[in-house]
Amino acid sequence: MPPVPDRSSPAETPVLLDRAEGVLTITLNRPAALNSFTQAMHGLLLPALDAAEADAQVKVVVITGAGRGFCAGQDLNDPAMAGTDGPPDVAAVIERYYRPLANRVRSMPVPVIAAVNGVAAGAGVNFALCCDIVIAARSASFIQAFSKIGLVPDCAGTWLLPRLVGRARALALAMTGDKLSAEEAVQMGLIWRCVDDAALGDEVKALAVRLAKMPSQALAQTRLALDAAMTMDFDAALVNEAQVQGRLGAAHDFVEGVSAFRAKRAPVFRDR
Ligand code: T3D
Repeated sequence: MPPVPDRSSPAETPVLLDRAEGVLTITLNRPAALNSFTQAMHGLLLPALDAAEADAQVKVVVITGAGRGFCAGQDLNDPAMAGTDGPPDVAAVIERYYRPLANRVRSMPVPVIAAVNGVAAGAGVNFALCCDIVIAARSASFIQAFSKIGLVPDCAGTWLLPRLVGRARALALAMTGDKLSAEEAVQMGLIWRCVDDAALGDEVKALAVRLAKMPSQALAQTRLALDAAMTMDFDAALVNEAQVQGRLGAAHDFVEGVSAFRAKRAPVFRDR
């Protein structure tokens, strides 16, 4: 299969990594094609997340895009999409790339922040929505573009959308493929907040550094417990809370958090 034209300068790699103060920033870097996913990008993105999982120094992951877009979903010029002698094997692409990517983000041992700097479309939106906290620039937009090319929302869109905004809005967003502004996305509960474009970097950095100092394991378990409770009845959720608290209560970070509170000092968390 021939390589996908990169659309970024030859010197550029489709995924950039930067680590500072316990925060790994992953930048999707094909700005000329709005950072749409290629096989080359997938080939760097998942391993970067795997490496972050294994690296105890990484306390928070931030995902953002280079240039004016966040991510326009699958690169529609990618040979994997175009097929060769017949229709493309879309299911194989989903199984190979998007299912592992969505599962990877949702199972990270640390918080994952999406810093949506511009338009997010197709799998690009749902990749962002897989993250724990989504902050967007005010000029960013969200487009469930799938229906326009004869597909359904993927990268966990069918699971996420109704849970985030309810069935009526999820269906309308997915069926129309209409563009949603960042402010509308906040009002709808699709994302956490939007900020002025010029403030996005500073806001995300401040949040990421703050979360990096918090108890990573408890934050990751919070995600798991909330998601698990979505399919539990009331008492089952209470039982699960007791079990999770039981594990966390026996761990270092709880002891440290309580000790630091009593001693009126800053805690130093380490569990992951
Ligand atoms: O097998 C499988 O792969 C299945 C997996 C599916 C998962 C999916 O994500 S399906 C959905 C794929 N994404 C889309 O359908 C979105 C397509 N893009 C757009 O609708 C528009 O580009 C946007 C609404 C996102 C932004 O519009 P606008 O006017 O701001 O920018 P533009 O001029 O359309 O795009 C700028 C450039 O990026 C342009 O290239 P050019 O003309 O300057 O050379 C455009 O072709 C390119 N680009 C944007 N999106 C994609 C893309 N190139 C390849 N693939 C893209 N998805």
